[in-house]
Amino acid sequence: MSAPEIKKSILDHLTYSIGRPPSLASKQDYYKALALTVRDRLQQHWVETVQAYLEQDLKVACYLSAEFLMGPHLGNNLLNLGIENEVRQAVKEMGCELDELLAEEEEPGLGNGGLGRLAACYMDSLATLERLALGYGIRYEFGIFDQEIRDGWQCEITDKWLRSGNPWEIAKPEITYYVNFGGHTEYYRDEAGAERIRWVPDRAVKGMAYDTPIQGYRVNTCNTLRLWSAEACESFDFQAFNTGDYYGAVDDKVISETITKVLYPNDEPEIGKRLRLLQQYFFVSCSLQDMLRLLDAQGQPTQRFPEKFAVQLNDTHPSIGVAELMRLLVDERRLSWEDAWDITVLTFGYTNHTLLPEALETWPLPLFRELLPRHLEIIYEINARFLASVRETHHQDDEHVKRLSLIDENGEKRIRMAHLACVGSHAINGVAALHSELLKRSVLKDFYELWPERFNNKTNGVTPRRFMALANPKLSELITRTIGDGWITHTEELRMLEPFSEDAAFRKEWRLVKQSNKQQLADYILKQTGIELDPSWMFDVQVKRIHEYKRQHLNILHVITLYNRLKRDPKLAIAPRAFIFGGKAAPGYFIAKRIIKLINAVGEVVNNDPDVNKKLRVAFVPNFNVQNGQLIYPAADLSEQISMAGKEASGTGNMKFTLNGALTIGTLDGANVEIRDEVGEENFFLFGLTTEETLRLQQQGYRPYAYVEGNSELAEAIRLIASGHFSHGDTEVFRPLVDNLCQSDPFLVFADYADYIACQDKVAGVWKDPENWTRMSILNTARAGKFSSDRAIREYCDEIWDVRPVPIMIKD
Ligand code: 26R
Repeated sequence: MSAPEIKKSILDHLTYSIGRPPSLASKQDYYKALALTVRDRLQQHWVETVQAYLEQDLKVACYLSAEFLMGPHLGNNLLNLGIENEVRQAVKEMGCELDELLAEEEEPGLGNGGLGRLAACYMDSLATLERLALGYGIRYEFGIFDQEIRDGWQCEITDKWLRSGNPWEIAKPEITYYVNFGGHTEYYRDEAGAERIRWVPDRAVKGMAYDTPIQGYRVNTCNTLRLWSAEACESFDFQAFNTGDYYGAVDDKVISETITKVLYPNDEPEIGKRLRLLQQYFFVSCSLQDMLRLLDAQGQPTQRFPEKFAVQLNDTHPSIGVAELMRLLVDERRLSWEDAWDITVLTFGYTNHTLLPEALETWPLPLFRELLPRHLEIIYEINARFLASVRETHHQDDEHVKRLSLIDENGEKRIRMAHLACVGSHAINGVAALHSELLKRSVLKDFYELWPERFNNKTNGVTPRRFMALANPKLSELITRTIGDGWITHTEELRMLEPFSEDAAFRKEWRLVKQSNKQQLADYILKQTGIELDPSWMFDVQVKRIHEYKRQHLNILHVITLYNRLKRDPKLAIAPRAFIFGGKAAPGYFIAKRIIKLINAVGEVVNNDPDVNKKLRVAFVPNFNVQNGQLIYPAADLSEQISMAGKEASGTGNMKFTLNGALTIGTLDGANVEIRDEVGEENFFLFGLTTEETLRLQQQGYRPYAYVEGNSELAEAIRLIASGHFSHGDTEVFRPLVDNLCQSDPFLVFADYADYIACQDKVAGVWKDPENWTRMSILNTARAGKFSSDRAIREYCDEIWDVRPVPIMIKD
C-alpha cells in the first residue's frame, strides 16, 4: 500500500461512495473516504479469515457481551495494518492533516466502563494472536451518554454516534433471526406421537447483523464483531391498517425497534428493568441461532456444537443463553434433555466481574414468566435436576439447597442469573487473583464447594496496541529505539528496559516524553475547561466511573487537606500538583453526582485562590471516554487506584497507567495486588486496610465519626465542606454526602483517610527527587508486561476455550 495508491482510493471513494467532488468535500467526507479506503484493506483479510473458518474444521471463540466499548477505529486500524505513514503522506498531498481526520470519528461508546472496554481489548488480542473469534453484542443506536459539566454538575446528552453514518460496519440484511417474546407454552404430540412442549409466543422481533472487522496487529487475521439491531418483523400490521387504525399499525414497529435503542448507563442494577431483559434475550438468541446456522452451513451435526464454539458469558448479562441453548436444542432440534445439557455445559464459560452483592443480577419471576414463559419452565427443570443431584450426591441440608437454588425465594421470587451461569458453565472465573479468591469465599462459595474444578482465575489485561503504541507514540518510539519493537506483541520484553533505569541519559529522554505528553493533555484540558495546568507539576490522576466504592471522595479529601495546610501556612513548601479527575456517574446515582459536583466545587475555590493556586489545581475532564483516555493515561505521573479493598474486581485503568509509566497509589484491591507484585513494593505506594481488615472492622461495628474526632485534619476538611465553603455558602448541597460519610460511610473512606494522607505525603517526598521518580517510572513500565490482554487471551484460549492459533494465508 503506497501513498499514491491510498490517495487514489480516497479520491475514488469521495466520488463513488460519497458523491462529492474533492473541491466540495468536508473534513467529515475525507474522513469517511479514508475510512472506506482502510476498510477495503481489511476486507481482503476478513474474507480470507471467514474462508479459513468455513474450509477447515476449526473452533471459534464466541464472546457474548452486552457491551463493547471499542473506541475510535481509524487510528487503531492504521496501526494494526502498519500504513500510518503512507496514509499521513497521502492525505497531506490532498491538503488534509491525518490528525484532523482522526478527530472526525465519533467513538462507538457501546459500553459503560471496564467490562465493555475489556471486551474490546480481548477482541484486539484474539485477532492479533490469530485466534478465530466472533464478538456478539448489541448495536445500540445510542451508546453511553455524553457528559457535559454545567455549573459543576453532570448533564447527560444523548450519544448520537450514528448521526453521520458508520463507515466501519457492514449491514448484513441476509443475516437475520426471529426472536420471540411473551405468549404461553402448550403440550402437543409430534409426528411420532411423542408428547412435547411448544412455545406459542405473542410477539416477534427481527434481529439483523451489523458486522465490523477486527484486524489483528500485523497479521492477516481479521475477526468479526457482530452486533444485532432490532427491527419489526413487518413494517405494518396490515390487520390494524385495514381496520383503519393507521397509527396503531406502526405501533408494533415502534415497540420492537426500541429494543436496541439505548445502552443502560448503569453499572448498578436497576431492579427489574423489563427492556434490559428484552435486550439481553434478544442479542443472546440471535447469537446462538447464528452459531447453529454456521454449524449447519458446515454440514456438522448438532452434537459437535461444543467442539466448534466456545461461548464466554461476559458477566451474567448474557446468561439467559444457558436456557436459550437448551430451548433451541430440546424444543427445536429435539435432542434429549441429557444430550442438550451436556452440550450446553461444555459450551459455556462464565466470567464474573463484580463482588458487589447489589450488582448481582436477578429478575422478578412474574416479569420472566410474562416475557419468556418457556425459558422459565426450562430454568425450573434445570433447577429441579440440579437441586435433586445436590441432595443426592452431596447430602446437603435444606438451607444449603435454598442458597444454591436458581430461584431466590426470600421475599418476591427472583431468578438468580449468576446461579444459572454457574450451573450452565464448565468454567467459572474471576478477573484478578484476589477477586477469584473472594468469589470462592463469598458470593459463589456454595458453588465452589460443589465444583471446585470449575473455578479459575483470569487476571484482566489491556491491549498494548491501543493503550501504548497508539496512545503514546513518543514513549513507544523511545522504547522501540532502545529494545526493538517486539514488546508490542510480547510485552514481557519490556523487561529489557530495566537496566536503562540506571542510565541518566535514558531517564532524561523518558522525562521529556512524559513532559510532552503532559503538555498535550494540559492543552486539551485548557480547551475543554479553561483550566490552566503546568506540565512541570505532578499530574495526579483518577479517571474511572464515579462510584462510592472507588472513593473519588477520598481523593478530594486529600485535596482539601492540602488546601487547608496551605491556607494555614501559605509559605509551606509542597510539591505542586495538578489533580485531574474524569468519569461518568450513572444518571440516577444521586451520591455519585454529588461527588462530581464536590470535585468541581473544590476546584473552583482552589483554582481561583492566589494563596494556593500556584501549588494546587483541580481539573475535571468532561466526558471521559476511550478517545480522551488515550491522552490521559500517557500524561499521568500518579495513578489513583484507591477503591475499598475487596470491592474492585480487577480494574483495568490501573494497568493502562502502569504500562505508561505512572506510579500507583493504591489499596490491596483487584489487580493492584498483582501490579504491586510485579513492579515491586518499593515502586508502588500502598496504603489502606486489607480486605480482611475491612471485614473485621465492619463486623465489630464501624463508627465513622470516631475517625473524625480522632483526626483534626479530617475534621477540618469535613467541617469546611459542610459549612458551604466550597458552595458559595450553600450548606445543603453537600449535606447528603457529609451525612452519609459521618453516619454510615459504607466504603470506609474515613477509616482509610489517615493512612492515605500519610502515603500521599510519601509520594510528595519521592517526587522531590526526579531522578528517582523516573527510575521508578521506568521500572513500572518495564515490569507491566503481565497486564497485556494477549497474556489474558492466551490463558482463556489454552485453559478454557481450547482455541488454537490459525495463521491466515492471503492468496493473490
Ligand atoms: C446488573 C447490571 C446493571 C450491572 C451490574 C454491574 C451492569 C454492570 C455492572 C458492572 C460490572 C459488571 C463491571 O463493569 N465490572 C468491572 O469489570 C471490569 C472488567 O473485568 C473490572 O476491571 C472492574 O473492576 C469491574 O468493576
